[in-house]
Parts: sequence; structure tokens; C-alpha cells
Amino acid sequence: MSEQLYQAMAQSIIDGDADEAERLAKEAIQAGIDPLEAINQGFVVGVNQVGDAFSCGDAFLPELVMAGEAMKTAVNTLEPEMARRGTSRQMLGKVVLGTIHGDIHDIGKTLVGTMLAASGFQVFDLGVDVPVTALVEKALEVGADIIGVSSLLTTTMVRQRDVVEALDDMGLRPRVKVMVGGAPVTREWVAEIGADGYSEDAIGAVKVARALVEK
Ligand code: B1M
Repeated sequence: MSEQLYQAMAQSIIDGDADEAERLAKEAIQAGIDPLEAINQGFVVGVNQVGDAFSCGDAFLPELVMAGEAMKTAVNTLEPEMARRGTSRQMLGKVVLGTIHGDIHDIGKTLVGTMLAASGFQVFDLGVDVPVTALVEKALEVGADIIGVSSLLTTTMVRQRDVVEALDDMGLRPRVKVMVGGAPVTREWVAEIGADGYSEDAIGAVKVARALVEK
């Protein structure tokens, strides 16, 4: 039953059909399916397929845009349920989060923010295309424990290093930690720029953030 639903979810993203994606997301909630599982086993499968087709020239920008919109609709529909399922009542720490300057991909970043908030972190999500200075200033203003930087493009990923360097220059590390993420980010890259942590997905991001505030 859920296998069929997951396939239909992937297909709704491939078709760029936001209404269908929303309908299927609601169906999953009613069926009591874990929203994160619906995202990872259903919708993400579709968006990855469109991304792959785009990179080898079998799909074009309009398809990428429509897939992105449908994906966003699905995640937005599932978000309240994710937050509702969050169990933590204690405040674990403060995270300033954003997609770095030059990059407007926000679906994964928003998912990470939702999971962090549902797990007990206070999240200050600055959105997309966020300059390094804005992340650092917000962290200072709110007394953040972690700055979370998302990048989906290899061209913008390099700015994650700028965040680490800005904090080092201001003598703010290790008090403020830097967690990075996004599809092109690798363990090697994290070691190269000296960031404090990274994760490949939203669940992992919560584990990493917990470990960082306990340090
Ligand atoms: Co774009 N795009 N895109 N795109 N897009 C990619 C990233 C790409 C890999 C597609 C491809 O060619 N295969 C490619 C990048 C190539 C590269 O740099 N090597 C690409 C490109 C080229 C572009 C444009 C340049 C296209 C153009 O205009 N010619 C352009 C750039 C615009 C810009 O940012 N300046 C562009 C635009 C777009 C849309 C606007 C159309 C749309 C985004 C809509 C939106 O976000 N509102 C879009 C989409 C949808 C994608 C793909 C298909 C899907 C991204 C996504 O939402 N994934 C993507 C291909 C792909 O990744 N398969 C692609 C689902 C999401 C749940 O996963 O974002 O990876 P993800 O997040 C995960 C993890 O990465 C991790 O946890 C999340 C949850 O599991 N994570 C973190 C993310 N952030 C984290 C932070 C953390 C920790 C973990 O700590 C802080």
C-alpha cells in the first residue's frame, strides 16, 4: 500500500503536479505514515530523477522549476505533521540557518530547519541567498550556538568556507559552531574548510547539532 503511494508521490514530482503532490501528502498524513519517510521514499525519489534528467540534458529548466514547486508544496503540507510529531520540550540550543548567498535552493534547508525545531532547537531561518555577514550578525544578535549553512551548488558551496573564516577572524569559534550541508557537500570538503560538522540529511543534521551543543 505505502509502496504504491510512494511511487505515486515520486510521479507527482516528475509530472510537476503540485496539486497531486499535495493530495498525496495529505493522504500519507491520514494513513499515519511518518512524514519524513514519505519525503525520503516518495517525493525525493521523483525530484532526484528530474535532477538527473536535467544534468544529462533530458529535462530542461521549466521541468526543474515545476518539480521544485511540487516538491515544495509536498514538504509544506507535511511540515505541520513533522512539527507535531516532535517530542522534545526542552530547548537544546539556538541555530541560525540559511542557504548561502547566490543559491536559492530551499527545500532541503527548510526540512533541516523543521527537524531541528521539532527536536527542541530554536531555529532562526534566514531563508535563501543569505550573505555571510547576515548569518554572522544574526548569530551574534541571538547568541547562537550553531550557524547552519546549506548549499546545493558547487559554485556556492565555496562560501561555506567564508562563514568559517569570518567566525575565526572575529574570534567567535569554537563558541559558535558551523554545520554545513547540501547535496555537493562531502566529508573531505568539511575537513578542508574546517567546519565543525555536516550531515547528508535532516535526521543526521539533528544528531550532529545535538553533538555540537554538547561539546
Ligand atoms: Co537546481 N540544481 N538549479 N533547482 N536543483 C541542482 C542542485 C542540480 C544538482 C541539478 C542537476 O544538474 N543535476 C544542479 C547543481 C549542479 C552543481 O552545482 N553541481 C542545479 C542547477 C544547475 C540549478 C540552476 C543553476 C539551473 C539553471 O538555472 N540553469 C539553478 C540555480 C539557481 C540558484 O540557486 N541560483 C537551479 C534552480 C533550481 C530550481 C529553482 C528550479 C529548483 C529549486 C526549488 C527550491 O528549492 N525552492 C531546483 C531543484 C528542485 C533542484 C534539484 C532537482 C532538487 C533539489 C531538492 O530540492 N532536493 C537538484 C538536483 C538534486 O539534488 N537531485 C538541483 C530535495 C531536498 C530534500 O534535498 O536539497 O539535497 P537536498 O537537502 C537534503 C540534504 O542535502 C541535506 O538534508 C536535506 C534533507 O535530506 N541538507 C543539509 C541540505 N541542507 C543542509 C544543511 C545542513 C545539513 C544537511 O546543515 C546546515
